[in-house]
Amino acid sequence: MAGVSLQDRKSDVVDRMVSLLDRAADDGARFVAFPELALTTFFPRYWFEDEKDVGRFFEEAMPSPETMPLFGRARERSVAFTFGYAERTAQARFNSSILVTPDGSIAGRYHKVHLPGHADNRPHLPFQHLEKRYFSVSDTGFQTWPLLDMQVGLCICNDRRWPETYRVLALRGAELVALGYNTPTPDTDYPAPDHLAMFHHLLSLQAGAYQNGLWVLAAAKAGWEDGHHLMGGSCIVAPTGEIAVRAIGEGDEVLVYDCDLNLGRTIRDHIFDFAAHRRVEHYGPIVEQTTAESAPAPGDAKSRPVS
Ligand code: ING
Repeated sequence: MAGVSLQDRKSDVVDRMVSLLDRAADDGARFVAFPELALTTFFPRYWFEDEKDVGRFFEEAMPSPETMPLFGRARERSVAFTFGYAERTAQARFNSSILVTPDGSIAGRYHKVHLPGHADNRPHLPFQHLEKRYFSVSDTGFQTWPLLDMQVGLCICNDRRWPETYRVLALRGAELVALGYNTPTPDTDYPAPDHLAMFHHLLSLQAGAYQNGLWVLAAAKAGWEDGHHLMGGSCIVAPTGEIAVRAIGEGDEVLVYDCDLNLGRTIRDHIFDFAAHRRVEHYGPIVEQTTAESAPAPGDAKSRPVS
């Protein structure tokens, strides 16, 4: 999807999503993945002092009045779908996504685990990344649900960069993972050469797909939002790690691919046969440590000279 500006109405965005879903269904799609925070601009780029200024970006009910047309059209076309939105529950605010069955019921709900950026105000930056201010960390973690004839897992944006995401979903039986993302460029935290943004995005998806025998659907909200750029690169990655189809532009665009779920089973029956090859007795640090053991302190015989 192309960008959404601060003044865009959610109902207008939903109209765009309905038209994209129609085009996908016309091309034979049975499951449609939309981006993270699909209904609004990527508002974590802004510091809002008061809750009343940021509340408008959140949904309490889902389907909400504005999203009913999407649920209705999907039911008419008998198409399942997923999209991301900012969710306010009685307990907290989450960066969420849902999984909707072809008859319009909500089969699954995911709350984003990896929240990048910062919670403090950094007005000196050209744009901020305040997901840690506006959202709580997931209370449910990574889950999978039966949908159509497959087991589907959800994750969101920054989750795609962490190998734990795909492995936990694969251990929970996922055959296909759908994710949306809003990735600002340039990344103010890490001034890397431009070409690395797309390289790291694709590398993360392709590695996660191959190492777990998963189909991975990644849907960007891309292009410009009030002068701020979000990268494109939507794609469908096969369990072999190959990119089956990818977006060309940064506008509203439909990618469709006939995903053969047996391809994932082949990868998981051979190269990544978890039962035959995984050795969990040696993986302890992955869940016991948040950070790496400290490197030798400067001055230790082992510490390397600063070049
Ligand atoms: N966005 C970004 C992402 O993980 C980011 C944050 C940007 C991380 C650039 C690293 C580099 O794609 C969200 N919304 O998580």
